[in-house]
Amino acid sequence: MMSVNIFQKIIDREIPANIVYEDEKCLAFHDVRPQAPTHILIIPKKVIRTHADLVAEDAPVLGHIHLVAVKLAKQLGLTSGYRLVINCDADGGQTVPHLHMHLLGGRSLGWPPG
Ligand code: DGP
Repeated sequence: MMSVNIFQKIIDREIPANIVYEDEKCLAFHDVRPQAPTHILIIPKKVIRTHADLVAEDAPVLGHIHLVAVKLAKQLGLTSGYRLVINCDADGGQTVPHLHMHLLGGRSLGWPPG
């Protein structure tokens, strides 16, 4: 049997998460290993393994999670800016095989990333 990815288990409420937003298309929750004072993961409910697997029909949900990021950044007081990150596959540093967007803020973030 194929194992269910950890984010699907969060969607299904099989494991707990600190959820900050949910609608029919996506879920947002605090990252368990925060890299900034605010570190939220926004995930489509549809399982898309990784960014490289995106197809034309996924465009609306991708746009949607960006708009959710704008809403959450305002709600969470990220008035001086924030960063959105999607890690793809091994070289991108992706560890969970369910596409997710990181919303990071609350401090000045360095560039380039490691
Ligand atoms: P990435 O490296 O882009 O695949 O990011 C995966 C992130 O998911 C990483 O920052 C840690 C976070 N994470 C992994 N497992 C869990 C979990 O069970 N709950 C929560 N809230 N976050 C998790």
